[in-house]
Amino acid sequence: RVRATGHSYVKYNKWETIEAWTQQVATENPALISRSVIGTTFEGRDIYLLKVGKAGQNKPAIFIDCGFHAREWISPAFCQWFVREAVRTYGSEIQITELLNKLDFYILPVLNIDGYIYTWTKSRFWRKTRSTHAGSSCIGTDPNRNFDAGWCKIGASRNPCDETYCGPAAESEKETKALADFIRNNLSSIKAYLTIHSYSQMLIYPYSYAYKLGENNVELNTLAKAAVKELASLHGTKYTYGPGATTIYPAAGGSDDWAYDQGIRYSFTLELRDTGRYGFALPESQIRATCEETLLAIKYIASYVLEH
Ligand code: ING
Ligand code: ZN
Repeated sequence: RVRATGHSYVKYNKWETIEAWTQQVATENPALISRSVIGTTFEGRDIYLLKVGKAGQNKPAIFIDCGFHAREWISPAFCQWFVREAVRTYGSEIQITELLNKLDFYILPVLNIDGYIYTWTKSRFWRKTRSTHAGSSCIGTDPNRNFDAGWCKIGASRNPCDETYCGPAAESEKETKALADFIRNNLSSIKAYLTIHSYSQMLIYPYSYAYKLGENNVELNTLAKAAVKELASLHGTKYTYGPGATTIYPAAGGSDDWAYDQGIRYSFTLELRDTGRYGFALPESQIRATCEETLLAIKYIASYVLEH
């Protein structure tokens, strides 16, 4: 049997450990998990996707990705936690059992794998991908400025040396193209899109690329309010919520706005702990509490989506 050597749900795991874990968790839970590869990164690594749910016909799905931004280590930690809690509590916890019986969760554990590895080996606070650009010695594109949603119009840079470089074109990055292709190909089943970032303790919904609101913004606001209340019920962690442009900052090319404009009516960015004390360097001692509270919010949203 393949072992995910050194893997721990309460530590930050390096990529090779996460990669081995994706195989192990799928192999050990064949009735609930299957693993696929949706593309490869700039440096040629496989981008894995775990489908988590009880087998069934024409199930609706919820898509959750982690690890867009390389330095936001709590994000991949959450995706791993989510999968573990799903398999650990299926059949004993009513809400999870119901969710996995009726829905599939697509879990993308790390999107920006090249960047994630770079934060482990070279530069802890790297954000972007690791792609090169003709005519510049600067590296990387911001994957969350690279989607075709008001692409590069606001809160993004055309300069490859900047942290929010939008890339030479929308979906120029192999990683964002792979994600966008998967979602386009599965639009009939995907009912909600959730993308996990850090930090600032916020639950954000469209739009970020313009000062406008989505068609169901009242519903999204009500849902966000209830989800952050649920999150706070465990450890008292306070989240703010609202449309991206006015809640965090205006920024074009984000995946949540893009997914929403594809017709996915429940589209959220979660910004996990903390509010800046540790920032991206959130201590491992906070992984458990952060993941537990985040799971409550996600289960709440998933149950809501299932009913609507
Ligand atoms: N925050 C997000 C970012 O990409 C965001 C905020 C959300 C922007 C949705 C655009 C759309 O800047 C972090 N921490 O990455
Ligand atoms: Zn981020």
